[in-house]
Amino acid sequence: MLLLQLPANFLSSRSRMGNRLSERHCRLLPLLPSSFQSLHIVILGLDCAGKTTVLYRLRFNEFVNTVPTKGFNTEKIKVSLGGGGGGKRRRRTMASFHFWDVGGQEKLRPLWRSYTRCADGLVFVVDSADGERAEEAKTELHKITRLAENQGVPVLVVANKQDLRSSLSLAEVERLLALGELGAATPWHLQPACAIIGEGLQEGLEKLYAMIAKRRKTLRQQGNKKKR
Ligand code: G3D
Ligand code: MG
Repeated sequence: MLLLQLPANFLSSRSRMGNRLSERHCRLLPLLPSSFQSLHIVILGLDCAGKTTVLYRLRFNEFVNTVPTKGFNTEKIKVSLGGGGGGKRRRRTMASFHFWDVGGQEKLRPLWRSYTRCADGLVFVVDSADGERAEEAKTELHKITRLAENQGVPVLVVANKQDLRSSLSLAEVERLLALGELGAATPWHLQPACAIIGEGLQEGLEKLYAMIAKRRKTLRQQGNKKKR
């Protein structure tokens, strides 16, 4: 039964009024000002990549021991963004992220699609120390980003477990996942990270947010042109 489970408030909040409206709803959501809603972010990747560790590190700012995810975990998290680096002081923005961490076992992967519908962004977590399953991770990443409804949805690829001595370099991860072949329609950023101590996660979210904001701006401009 668990296999058929959808996020508890997914249907109620996003498509309460039926499929036809929800599809339109999905198209219109990116046009809303970001202050209006939480960003819908889906965390995907093979089992054991560290998805749930990422989620709880972001939520509690500490390491939480995980158990294999049979369905999904979800958390709404407010994140303070911007202001870092550079000489000039930048204004910080509070952004609300609604994360869906979905089980990555093979039998659960066909369900990913129901979570990514209406996604503002994807976080694809990879175990950088697991070169043997890089091909499998690549296949799943390319499969989910190729779906028509995910065209243009920005992807943050988290090269996790960088603390392990056996972890692959970023260049290796980029090559093995064939990120260059994701296609012009999919903006992506590859972020080295260690979810256990949280290293790299804030930077990754900053990049993801910037890609989402850029996409929204483009969609708004295209919408305005059509109206003229
Ligand atoms: P998943 O949700 O993608 O299936 P989990 O993965 O978050 O459950 O993590 C799977 C295992 O990887 C866990 O170890 C977790 O502690 C470990 N892990 C997650 N992130 C990191 C990391 O950055 N570095 C290292 N070294 N390990 C990490 P266990 O032992 O519980 O299986
Ligand atoms: Mg998990």
